[in-house]
Amino acid sequence: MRNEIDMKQYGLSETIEKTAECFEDLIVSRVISQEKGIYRLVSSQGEKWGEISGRFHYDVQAKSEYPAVGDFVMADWNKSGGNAVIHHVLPRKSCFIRKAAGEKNEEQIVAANIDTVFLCMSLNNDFNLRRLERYVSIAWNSGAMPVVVLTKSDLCKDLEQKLFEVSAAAAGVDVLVTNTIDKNGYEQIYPYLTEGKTIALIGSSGVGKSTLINRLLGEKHLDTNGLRNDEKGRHTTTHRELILLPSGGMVIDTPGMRELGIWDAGDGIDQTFSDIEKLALKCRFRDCTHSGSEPGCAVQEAVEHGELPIERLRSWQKLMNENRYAEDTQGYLAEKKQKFKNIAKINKKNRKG
Ligand SMILES: Nc1nc2c(ncn2[C@@H]2O[C@H](COP(=O)(O)OP(=O)(O)OP(=O)(O)O)[C@@H](O)[C@H]2O)c(=O)[nH]1
Ligand SMILES: [Mg+2]
Ligand SMILES: [Zn+2]
Repeated sequence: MRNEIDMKQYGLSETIEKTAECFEDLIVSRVISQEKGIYRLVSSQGEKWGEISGRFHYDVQAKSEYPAVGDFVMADWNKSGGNAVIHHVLPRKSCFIRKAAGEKNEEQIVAANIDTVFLCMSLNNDFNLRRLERYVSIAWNSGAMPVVVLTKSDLCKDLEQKLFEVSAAAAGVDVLVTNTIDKNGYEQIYPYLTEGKTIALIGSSGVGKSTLINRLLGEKHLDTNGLRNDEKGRHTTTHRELILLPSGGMVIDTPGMRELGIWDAGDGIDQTFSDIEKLALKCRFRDCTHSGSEPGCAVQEAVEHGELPIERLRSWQKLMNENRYAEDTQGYLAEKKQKFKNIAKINKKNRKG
């Protein structure tokens, strides 16, 4: 028999194994990268490309049902050669999801089944607390644990001040300060890398995600862009990829994001802005909008006393509105889909009759 791959190092847990046993003749595999319509899979049998079965395509209701990098899938490993065929995606324990970039109202899974999500932000020109609040909100809602990874500390002159601001914007989240210039500039990351655990690195383009992964690998595996400390230029990483680390654990590299639109972040927003939620309980009116027009607003009072930055309050309101809008449009789309389905059913019946 050929060398079998130990899928435990790829995060295969007993729960997944048990679920997988329900599917006879199919092999549990993990999606390690993805290109248009085709998926790179790893299983106990090795690595192979895989495609979606026709039935799967037919049954899909939402974009997020398709496999994403990090997913465990059940595949026919096709012993006679050729690509594997993916029949099922196993339930996800976590999933970082955003509204796909551009006009379309569609969701996009950035990474699935991740244990920790590294929210990467550089300490020079990419530094933006309002954007960080957005990332943290979506991360808390994903089921994975968020960690803020501040990069390029060598280019930062006011670290103390920035750390203070970050801890206020992302209370309760671990914050790591890193750079890839010094030998021990990223050693704080190692405790998060343990066998079977998956970490996804996300953030704007050019903050140094791939450079960091190359350092952890001890080799240049991923392309990085040497001309990009001015933050201009193109995205260097163009596809998501799950990589096994020599130290144990896995990392998922992702392309830099220009925008991180909310698809579903409700509870995550509450968790990120728990300070405002707490203040709101003290407002005179239960349905207070904290906009400054109601008397006895504890949130506005905190702003006036310098205890709550007005920018943070605006950021919270913006994210809440965006989330509400996302919920409404999703409800509308689901309703529309159902209507079409019903019409299709009636048409079918009429044709038969
Ligand atoms: N000064 C400094 N530059 C760094 C550091 N880490 C990375 N860089 C530089 O930042 C640039 C971008 O790095 P990448 O690793 O390609 O960034 P990325 O986040 O993977 O970018 P995308 O793939 O486009 O999302 C490169 O020129 C790196 O050499 C650091 O700690 N300090
Ligand atoms: Mg990259
Ligand atoms: Zn209020």
